[in-house]
Amino acid sequence: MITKNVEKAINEQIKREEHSSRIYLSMASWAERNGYPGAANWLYVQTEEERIHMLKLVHYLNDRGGTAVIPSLDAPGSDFKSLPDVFHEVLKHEEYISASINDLYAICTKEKDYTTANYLQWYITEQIEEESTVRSILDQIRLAGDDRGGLFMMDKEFSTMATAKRAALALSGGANAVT
Ligand code: OFO
Repeated sequence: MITKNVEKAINEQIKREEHSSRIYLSMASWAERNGYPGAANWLYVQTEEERIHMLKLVHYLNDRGGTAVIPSLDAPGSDFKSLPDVFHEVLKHEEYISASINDLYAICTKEKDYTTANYLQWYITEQIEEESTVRSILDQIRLAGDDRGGLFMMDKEFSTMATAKRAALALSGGANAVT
């Protein structure tokens, strides 16, 4: 049985993961409207991934005898200055999520809930990968430069990355992996 403090902290993380999904959906829609179909594609896949992160926690909490609360959410921002601006925001957001997972892990160890702490290892590893991917995207955007031509080439690269990301998601079972 899960403690009330761990249940509350997981529910807060459920909300953050769902909010992440909505933030990336808004960014994907912006990229689609502003001539970056490849980046839009990558962000749409990221939206699905975050939703899976949320669903995994919903199932985990319910399975452990807690109650997953489906939260209401504030609308995400929808106006971005540029493609580099979008990805700076993505990195800032992922760093925030990493910190929140570390805080959740600390609550679990304080409550001696080593089962949940162990479950959270998957999220900790995932965050290392996500931060590193976004940092390398930002490096590539920097190399592409500010001009439209460079960003257009970079956008083609996004399509390739999105295809690989979607294939990895399907291989891991996607939404089916969490039921
Ligand atoms: Fe990328 O945030 Fe979920 O875990």
